[in-house]
Amino acid sequence: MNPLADRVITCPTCLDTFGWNDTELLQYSVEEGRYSAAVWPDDGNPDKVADARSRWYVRCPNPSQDSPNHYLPATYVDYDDPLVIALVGRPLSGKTHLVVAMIRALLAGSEVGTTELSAKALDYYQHVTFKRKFLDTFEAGKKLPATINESGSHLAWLAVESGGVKRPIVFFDVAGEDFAKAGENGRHTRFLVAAGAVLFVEDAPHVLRSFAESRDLQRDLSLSSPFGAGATNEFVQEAVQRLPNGGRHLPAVVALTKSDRLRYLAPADRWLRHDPGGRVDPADLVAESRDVYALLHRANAASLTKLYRDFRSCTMHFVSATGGAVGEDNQYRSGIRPTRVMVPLLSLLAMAGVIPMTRTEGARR
Ligand SMILES: Nc1nc2c(ncn2[C@@H]2O[C@H](COP(=O)(O)OP(=O)(O)O)[C@@H](O)[C@H]2O)c(=O)[nH]1
Ligand SMILES: [Mg+2]
Ligand SMILES: [Zn+2]
Repeated sequence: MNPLADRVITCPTCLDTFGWNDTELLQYSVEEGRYSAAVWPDDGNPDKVADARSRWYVRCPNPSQDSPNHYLPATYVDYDDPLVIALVGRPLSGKTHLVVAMIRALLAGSEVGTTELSAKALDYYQHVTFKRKFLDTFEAGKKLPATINESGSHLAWLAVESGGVKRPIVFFDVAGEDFAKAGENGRHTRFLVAAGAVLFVEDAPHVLRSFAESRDLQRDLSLSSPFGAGATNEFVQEAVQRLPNGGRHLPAVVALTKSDRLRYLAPADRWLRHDPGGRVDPADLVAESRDVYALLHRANAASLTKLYRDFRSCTMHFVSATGGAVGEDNQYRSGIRPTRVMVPLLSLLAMAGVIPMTRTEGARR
C-alpha cells in the first residue's frame, strides 16, 4: 500500500487538483533536454535512492488538459501544498530584481527572532537554471534579464524551514504587461487564483515623479488637494480584480522598491539606514507602513493606498534590491547592495503563518 496514494495535491503550474501518483518516476537529462524513466541505484541503498529521488520528477497529469507538459519534483508530496506568492507590479518596477534578492537572502539563511530560517531549492534542475540565469548574474553585479513569459511558470520553488515547520513556497513573477492584457484566456496570470499571499511592487522613481508633478500641479492650479499622475496603477488594479474576492483575505505587502532613490528624503532615509536583516519588530512594521502610506498618499498613488485599507493584513516597506541604479554597461557600479529586502518577505511569511507570528504581531489586522 502506498501511503501517499490518497494524497490530493494542487499543481501550482496548471492549478488542477488530483490524486498523487508516482508510479512513473522520471529523471531529467540536461544534455538531451528531456525526461526519461528514472534509473534506480543498482544496490537499492536507501540513502542513494533518497539522493536520486531529490532529482526525480513526476509528469503532471493535468486532468483539465489545458497546459503543455509540465513536471513536479518527486519530493513535492513530502510537503504541504506550497504557499504561492504572487508578484504584482507595473513592468520595469523592479519585480525580478527584488524577488531574486529575496531568494538570495532566503537561501543564505537568517535568524528570525530566536529561530533559524533556512530555505532550500525544491526543484533541482530548475534551480540550476535559476542560479545560473539570476543568482550568479545578480552576485556578479549585472543587470538581470527581463522576464520572458513562460505561460505563467513559477520562478522559484523553495522549501522554507523555521522552528520545525517546513513549508514550500513558490514565487510567481510574470511580465507586468500581462495584467493589462485581459485576453489570452488569462493563462499568464491565472496563478493569481492560487495565490496565498501577494507581493505588490511599486517603484520609488514612479512615485517620486507623481509626487513632484502633483506638487507642481498644486502650485500651478492652486489646488487644495494633491492631484497627480500616480493616481492609478492599472497593473495593480487588474491583478486585484482577478484575485478571488478581490484578495482581501490574503496577506499582502507593498514593497516600494528602488528606494535607494529616496535616500535623501525623510523619512525614507531613516529606514534605509538600518537594515534589520532577519529581525522584524512588530512596532517597526507598523511605523514603517505608516511612513510608506503617507508618502504614497502625498504622491496620490491611490491604487496602492487602497490596498492598505482593503486587505485585512497588509504592511508597506521601503526596499532596494540593488542599492543603486544600473550603469549603461548593465553593471551595478559598486556591486549590489540589497537593502531591507527581507523585511517585506518576513512580514508576508508571518502573516501567512509560515513562520511564527510572535515577532510580527503588530501587522494591521
Ligand atoms: N535604482 C534601482 N534600480 C533598480 C532596482 N531594482 C531594479 N532596478 C532597475 O529597474 C529596472 C527593471 O528591473 P526588473 O527587475 O527587470 O523589473 P520588472 O520588469 O518589474 O521585473 C532594471 O533596469 C533595474 O536595473 C533597485 O533596487 N534600485
Ligand atoms: Mg521581471
Ligand atoms: Zn499541473
